[in-house]
Amino acid sequence: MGEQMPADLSAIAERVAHAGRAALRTGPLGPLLELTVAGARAAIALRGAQLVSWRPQGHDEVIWMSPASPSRLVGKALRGGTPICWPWFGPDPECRGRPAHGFVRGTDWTLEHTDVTDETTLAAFCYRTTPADHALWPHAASARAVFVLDAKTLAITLTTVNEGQAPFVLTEALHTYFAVADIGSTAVHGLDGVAYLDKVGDEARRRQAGAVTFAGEVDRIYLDPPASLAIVDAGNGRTIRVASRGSRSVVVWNPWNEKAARLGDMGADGFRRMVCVETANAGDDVVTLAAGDRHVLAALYSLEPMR
Ligand code: TA6
Repeated sequence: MGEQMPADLSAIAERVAHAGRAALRTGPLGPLLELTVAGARAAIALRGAQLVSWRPQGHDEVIWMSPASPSRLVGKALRGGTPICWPWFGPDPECRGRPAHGFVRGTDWTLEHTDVTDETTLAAFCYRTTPADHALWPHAASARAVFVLDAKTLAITLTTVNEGQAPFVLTEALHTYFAVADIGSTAVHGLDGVAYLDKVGDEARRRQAGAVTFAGEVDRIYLDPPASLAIVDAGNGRTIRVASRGSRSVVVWNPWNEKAARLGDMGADGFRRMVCVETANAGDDVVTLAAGDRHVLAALYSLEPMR
């Protein structure tokens, strides 16, 4: 157990604890919910319901977290893991100076419940917009993030419900930072021939030829990609499989050295140890939710031997 847990967290800890399978801990990243099953482990920060660690049974860490001091600034996401970009992806779509990637990745979500079966451990978090949020985004909505861990896989499901009386437009992403041995020997397979918006430079539309490799900043929104992609992490002798649902776009990002230095919280050479492959509704892939409608965005992560 980390630092002494404040009383309000102790109440949550008692409510969600499942002996040895789900437990609330405190530490440098703030309150974390640790899930385990059959030798696999995942950890999710209450702040932003942000996944910060995933170790499948018999494997090392698959999620990258910045070695730099974690940002505890309210409203700012920890660098790494899976920040939840919602209810918009990227810069403020209305150019009103609102935060990039929405406003829920740096604030505490409600830990609703955990559940266990013989093979899985589940945790559900919820964010419901408040009147205070309406200055940023004038809609009544909820986002529910459900994490399901089994021995070999981790599933993340993000369900948005329009709880208001008027339709709204949604873009979003599960902005996952995957740990790789070195970005120079990493490639993303499955996007050959897929069109993308190149966010580096003049925002041109291009078409992918072969696997995505990295020799500089890469920041691309791929449109109508296959549902399943493979990150070949040659330095670790592994392939990370990313399967998406409810998504017609995927973002591939590595900041490279200059942008990483500008971000200032990636740690020295941290950019060489990570790649983002983000299950998204981004770019042209915009979701319009009528009153009462819901939309599910989901990702399933697993490891395979090297291709
Ligand atoms: O998903 C890629 C991206 O949109 C990049 O353009 C970069 O801004 C990255 O997200 C990180 O954004 P953040 O706001 O977390 O620094």
